[in-house]
Amino acid sequence: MPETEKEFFIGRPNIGDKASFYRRLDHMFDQRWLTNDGEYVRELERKLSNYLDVKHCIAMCNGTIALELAIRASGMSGKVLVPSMTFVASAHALKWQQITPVFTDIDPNTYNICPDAVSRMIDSDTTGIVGVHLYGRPCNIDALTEIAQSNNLQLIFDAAHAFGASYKGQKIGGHGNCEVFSFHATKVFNTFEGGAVTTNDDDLAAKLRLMRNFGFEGEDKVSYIGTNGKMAEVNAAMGLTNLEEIDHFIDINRVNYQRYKVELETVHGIDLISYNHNELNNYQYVIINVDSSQCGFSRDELKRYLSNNGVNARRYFYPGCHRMEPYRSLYPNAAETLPNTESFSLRMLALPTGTQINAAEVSKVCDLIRSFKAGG
Ligand code: T4K
Repeated sequence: MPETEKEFFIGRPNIGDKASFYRRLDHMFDQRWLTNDGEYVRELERKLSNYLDVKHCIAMCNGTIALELAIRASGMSGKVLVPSMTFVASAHALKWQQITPVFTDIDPNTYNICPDAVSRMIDSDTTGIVGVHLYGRPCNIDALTEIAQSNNLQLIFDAAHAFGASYKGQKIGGHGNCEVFSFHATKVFNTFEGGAVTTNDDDLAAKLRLMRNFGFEGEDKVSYIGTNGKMAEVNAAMGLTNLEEIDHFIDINRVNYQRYKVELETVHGIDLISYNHNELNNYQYVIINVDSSQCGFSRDELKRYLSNNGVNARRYFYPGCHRMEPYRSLYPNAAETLPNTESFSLRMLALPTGTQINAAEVSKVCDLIRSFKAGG
């Protein structure tokens, strides 16, 4: 890779107008208010509630802590069903709350948690379901809601990838007991680090606000076991700045996605996973499904070739949580119940997108894929 050529990475942050951000920081320093329910956090929560069309938004320091608090506040315990095809934080957040994650297979067509598998795996210790809107494609929310209601289970959604997406015309944010977002630097909308729980449930929102701030209800009154899940003002300032440009970020992703689609359509054995174009999507995850029997090379060979040519593609989420510790030791035979997860984890590859890369550059990435297919 010649030094002068640009490299393409997954996860390059989208960064809004820097001058606006610096103005906000100046104001923050003038106010000498840096954290603890500051004015930027409140403004961001208000604006996000509006944007996501949900009653409450509780901003947090990151998506993982937000998940833990959502899990705890929802009253989950014992065993909770969760897909293995997700970032390991979805499982760790349960385990960290002394809950046993029970890995559930994905639907081979959507790669999201399979409602039939969920139904099959419920037992008397199961208290909840954590659905993950993988790559921003909403889970089968109706089916999961029905299963949760008829089995008296709590239902929350890990919406880390689904900012700005919709399900049946309704923005992701108000489904289940609550939904959980990540605003990590690599997400379509970022606050450097950050996250939020969104819900239409007043009591749950009140509980989450207490839990986020050590359980403090007043200056000296603690009424709940809480932790420190607060978002700082600098993060909220970044969020407010980026929110002003979120439509632009998503537009760029959409154009990049369309370019990938057109360019890769004719490459036999490589399928770009599709989104429902009648719904809102953020197109932050451009995922190809590499069928080695048809293209003549494996996903990992392609990844290596791209990497040698300056394109940093990622295996989101290989090898599946069930093959990572401590879950690997806990469930040595999990692979038997996760055939779709096992198969997909060997085939998927995430390609670069976002504001760091334009459609012409997407074509260069596709040229590389085509040239590898043609023999390198
Ligand atoms: N649930 C789901 C389904 C999730 O995907 C995540 C996080 C969570 C929950 C937990 O939310 P948080 O607690 O993180 O808010 C990255 C992110 O760290 C993680 O937030 C994200 N999911 C996951 C999918 O991706 P890694 O281990 O891949 O990060 P890393 O450091 O390898 O960076 C990824 C790429 O981004 C690299 O190509 C470098 C590039 N990058 C990264 C940063 C931070 C940049 O170019 N600039 C940057 O500032 O986990």
